[in-house]
Amino acid sequence: MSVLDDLLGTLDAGRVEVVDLTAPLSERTPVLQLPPPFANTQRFALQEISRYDERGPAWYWNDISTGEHVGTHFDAPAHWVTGRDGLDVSQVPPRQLIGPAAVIDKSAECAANPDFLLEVSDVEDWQRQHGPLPAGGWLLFRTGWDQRAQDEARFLNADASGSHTPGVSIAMARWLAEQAPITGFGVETVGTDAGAAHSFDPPFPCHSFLLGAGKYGLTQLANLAKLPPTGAVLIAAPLPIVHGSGSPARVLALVPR
Ligand code: 23J
Ligand code: MN
Repeated sequence: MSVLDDLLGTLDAGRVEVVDLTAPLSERTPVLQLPPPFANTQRFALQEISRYDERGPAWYWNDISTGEHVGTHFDAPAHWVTGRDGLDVSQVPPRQLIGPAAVIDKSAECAANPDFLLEVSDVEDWQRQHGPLPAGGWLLFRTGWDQRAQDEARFLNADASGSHTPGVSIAMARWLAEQAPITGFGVETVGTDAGAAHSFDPPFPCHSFLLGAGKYGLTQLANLAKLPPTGAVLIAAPLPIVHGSGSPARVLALVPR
């Protein structure tokens, strides 16, 4: 029996669960809203071509329009100026789209403080309990924010002073890029940076350091509560948009039971 037969048998026996980490994609999917003077992304939308009617009697199909960075999506290095000579989303090696996932849960802290910033010491504490972060894998930051994704106002959590959503500290962003053995960092929020990160120095430090180091981001993940701290395998499937800076992605996790 090949190792893949083993995997299929394990899936059939229900000993590995497939968890969908992807948010539904519709015109209601929340999108990032950058403050002026920055330009903003389009929402996702369907444009009906035909629906079993005179435009196409036996078929239903749509055109779609969307930003690259809408819903559950992948940030490629070329998304940021620090990674401008790095890979676009079509160039990411497929091997790097499958890897081990480590999950750090700060949902209680983020419920108490929506501006919570993950610190290096939090990951050091996590590593003392669970071992080193997985080489070639993903660090996933559980904040509980997926529970707000049905309501854009709650998800973006903005007031007169801007958006209040959790993220990582400047030191943590640098550490993820330069010290951590991971390939990518995934979050439940609308961006890998905190809502207030436009005013950090450098602005949007997670994007700046992580993508500048040739690493990847995953945004607006769902169902991280269903993952163990270690032991899950993540599969990310962004579209190979030629010259694309990112792409909506289907993201799955394989979880042993
Ligand atoms: C552009 C500018 C700032 C941010 C972002 C995009 C994202 O969050 C993104 O989706 O990459 S913070
Ligand atoms: Mn993005």
